[in-house]
Amino acid sequence: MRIISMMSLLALMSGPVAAASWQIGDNDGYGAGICDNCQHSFNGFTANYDGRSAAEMVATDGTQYTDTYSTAQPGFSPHGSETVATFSFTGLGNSWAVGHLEIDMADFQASTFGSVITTFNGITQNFAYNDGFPNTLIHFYTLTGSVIDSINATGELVITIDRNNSTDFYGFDYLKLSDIAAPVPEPETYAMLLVGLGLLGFASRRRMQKTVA
Ligand SMILES: [Ca+2]
Ligand SMILES: [Ca+2]
Ligand SMILES: [Ca+2]
Repeated sequence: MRIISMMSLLALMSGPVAAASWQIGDNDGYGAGICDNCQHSFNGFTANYDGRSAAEMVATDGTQYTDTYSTAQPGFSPHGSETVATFSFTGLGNSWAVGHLEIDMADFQASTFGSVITTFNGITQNFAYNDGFPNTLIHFYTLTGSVIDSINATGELVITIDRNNSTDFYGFDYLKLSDIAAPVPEPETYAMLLVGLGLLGFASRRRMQKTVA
C-alpha cells in the first residue's frame, strides 16, 4: 500500500505535461483579494460589488463575467439585467483528445436557493454546487467525450451558467481550460496528499490494533 502510494506520488511529480491553456479572468481574488478555497466576508461589499480591473472591464464587453458579486443577479450583472453568464473560449483548434476546466467560484448555495443550469457547448453539466456562504472553491471538470467532440467541431467552448430563477448570489474569479486530462497539482496539494496518506496510515494502524485487541 505504502509503496503504491509513493509510486503514484512520484508519477504525479515526474514533471509537467506539455499543455496549452486558455484563461478567462485573472485570478486576482475576485478583484477583491479574496483567497482561493477559503472563507471570505466580501468585507462589507454590497451585492453589486464590482472588482473588475480595467482589462476585465474591456473583456466584459462580450464574454467576461468575473469579479462581480453577483454575476447573474438581475441589476447586479456586469450586463445589467442579464441572468445567464456566458464564457467563450475561442481559437481552440480541432485536435483535442482530452481536456479539463477549472473554475474559481464563490458562494454557491444550490440546496438553499436552487440550482443554476450550466451547459458546455450546449451540453448540460452537473453544477448543483452547495459550497455555501462564505466559501470560495476551485472546482475541476474533466471534459466529457461529447464536449471534446463539440470543441473539435467548432474550435470553441461556450459555457453558459443560467441563474434559472435561483435567488443565489455568487461570483467567479477565473475559468481556465487546458488540453490535458487532469490538473497538475500545486505544492499545497502535495502537502494535503501527504497529510491524507499519513491519516490513512494512522487509521489502518488503529484498525490493526483493534483487530489484535
Ligand atoms: Ca482566485
Ligand atoms: Ca450564495
Ligand atoms: Ca479576477
